[in-house]
Amino acid sequence: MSLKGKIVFVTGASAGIGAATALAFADQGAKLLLAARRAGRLAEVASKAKERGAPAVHSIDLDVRDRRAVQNAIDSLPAEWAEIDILVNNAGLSRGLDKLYMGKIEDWEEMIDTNVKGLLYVTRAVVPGMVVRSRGHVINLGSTAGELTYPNGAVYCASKAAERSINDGLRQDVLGTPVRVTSVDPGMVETDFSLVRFHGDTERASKVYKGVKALRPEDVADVIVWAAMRPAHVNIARVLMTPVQQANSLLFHRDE
Ligand code: 8X3
Repeated sequence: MSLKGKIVFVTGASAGIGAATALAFADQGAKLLLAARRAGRLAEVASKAKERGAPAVHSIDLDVRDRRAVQNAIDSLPAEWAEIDILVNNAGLSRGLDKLYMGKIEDWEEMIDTNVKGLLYVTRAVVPGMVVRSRGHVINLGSTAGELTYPNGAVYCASKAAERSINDGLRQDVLGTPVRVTSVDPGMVETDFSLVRFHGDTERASKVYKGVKALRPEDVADVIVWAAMRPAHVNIARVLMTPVQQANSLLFHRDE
């Protein structure tokens, strides 16, 4: 399926997997609707996307945790941007790595509000139009963490287990329409993920990736674009992907 001229909406597009996904869709000639909280970084991604071949880019300053702002952003899209073909629900984060009984409640709320409620708000705002137009594809970002919980990560893992349930539920609820629903579930990817998790502690963040050739954001973007390019009658339900040095969210082989 060609992506040329398709409208692709990517949340959390200012960095990491979201930015790489925007650029990978740009390579295919898609039009990009990019949303993130950090307008400055988003503008840089938008200009790179244009250089890479996106015929048009429209950026939205958006925090997916804000339900009204999400609905308003979708309702007030210029007509030429309103018919979203592909939604990539990428915005998400982890905060903290603590025993559940000692966790910071603010961290929990930020993760649940973004990874679960934000994903729901965007989905609720965008998918009705896809159903009416009889056309669309929702690609959600899951994680190995949603498949196997690891110590000190219960709330992050729960948010990704919720993503998995929402992905599966949405696919059932759009059955009978041509709308497709996919979850791409990566393991370790080298992005700002750990830096955000550890509230900017670079030393602690770099230890996470020590001795492992982690996935690059581009590796995940490849799979997202691949799922979007399958023929219209093919639905990729879920792709679980890890570096070769990772078997699951608990088991790694680290070089000495
Ligand atoms: C990211 C994977 O294992 O760092 O979703 O939580 S992990």
